[in-house]
Amino acid sequence: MKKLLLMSFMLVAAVLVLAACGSKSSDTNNSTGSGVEETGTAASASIVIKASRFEFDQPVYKIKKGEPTEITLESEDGVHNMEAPDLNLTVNSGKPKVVTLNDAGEYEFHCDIMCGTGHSKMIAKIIVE
Ligand SMILES: [Cu+2]
Repeated sequence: MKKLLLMSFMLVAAVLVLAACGSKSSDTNNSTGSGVEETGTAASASIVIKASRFEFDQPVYKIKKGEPTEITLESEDGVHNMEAPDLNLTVNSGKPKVVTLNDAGEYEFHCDIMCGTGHSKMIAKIIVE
């Protein structure tokens, strides 16, 4: 069991390193699809997602369709992030991202960092409308 934990921790670390490297080339890489578009331009809206053990501060966060929106993730304790697989979007704490979501809908997201026993309960939603 300890070995498994260590392995999953190393996997998370590797993913973080990859994500850090990948974000540099995101300006020229438009192959992410699924409506997420990261731009270097200033956002005209913003949301803050506060993560703590073991919940996000709101069950639902709303984003306007087509509006460049800065998403900030704040960790109030420990290490958390948010990952919305259907949006191909991950936001790490301390690294706000500007996204433009063009497809209306509800997108579930979760904490993707193994932060403790309640980790699997860290689920919330982004509604694009
Ligand atoms: Cu977690």
